[in-house]
Order: sequence, then C-alpha cells, then structure tokens
Amino acid sequence: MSLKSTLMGAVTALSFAMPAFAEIEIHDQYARSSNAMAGAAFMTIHNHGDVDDHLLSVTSDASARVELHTHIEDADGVMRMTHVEEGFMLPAGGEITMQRGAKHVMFMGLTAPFEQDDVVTITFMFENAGEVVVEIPVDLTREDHGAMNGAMNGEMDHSNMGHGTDN
Ligand SMILES: [Cu+2]
Repeated sequence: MSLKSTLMGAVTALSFAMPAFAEIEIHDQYARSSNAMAGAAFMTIHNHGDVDDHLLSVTSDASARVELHTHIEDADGVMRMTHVEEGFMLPAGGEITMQRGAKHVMFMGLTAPFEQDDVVTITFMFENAGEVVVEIPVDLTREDHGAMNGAMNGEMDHSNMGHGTDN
C-alpha cells in the first residue's frame, strides 16, 4: 500500500468520525402575558445543521408549569390551545415558527407577573442538540406582526440578550 492511499484512508475515516449535529439558532423571541397567572413566549427556531432534530420539551423557573402548545380548530371551528406532548419536529434546514394563534411556549402559574423588559429564561430540550437555554425579553406592547418577524429581526439571536436580569 502506498503512502498516498494510506493518507487518503485516514482522511476518509476522520470525516466519517465527525458527528453530524443540529445547529440551533433562535431569533426574535419575546414573551407576554395578559394576566398575573399565565404567559406565553414566541420566537423562530432555526436548524442550520445537517440532521433533523426534534424539540422535545421545555422547562423554566418562571412558572409552575411550562409546556409546548399549539392552537387547533375544534369541531365547532373554535381555535383552542393544546399541549403538544410529542413536541415539534425541526428538520435539517427548517424552522419552527412560534407566534400568536399558533405554536408557543405556555407558562402556567407564573412565579411572578411578567413585567415589561423582564427577561424570562427557558431551557429547551432537543433530541439531538440537547439543552438550549433561551433568554426571552418580556414585551407587553408588541403587536402581532407575523410574517414580518424574520425580516425585521434576522440579526437578533439569543447571544445578544444577556442584559439585565435584575428585576
Ligand atoms: Cu398555550
């Protein structure tokens, strides 16, 4: 066996040894609540990695219970919130859009009422990416502007959100 083919073999083995991974990026997150008992958080979650992932669950100290919710239309045509026990799939190159009237993170039994500019910390558990901590600013004034989210806030990610937690 020549030296060249030995080296080629080593390179090939290395590339196979590199783990595929899901690269999670979270944009445009905000939280709100309309009463002292419950709140919700919204955001866009991207998977820039090369393997599918699966958002399994969420935890937080901000409330007694925190769940992944969506809205589904019942037999009477009324949209109702539902706890999605199986979580949300996040394909490679895909995204999960959490927005009002659709998927969201639900807080029930708030530890303290959400005040404007508070920061709520949650931890997502992904099947492949593992734990992802997200700091979410409370914005009680924000309008629901749906499709504009990504375009207007594409440069924001959670690494920029580490400001004051002294609330
Ligand atoms: Cu909900």
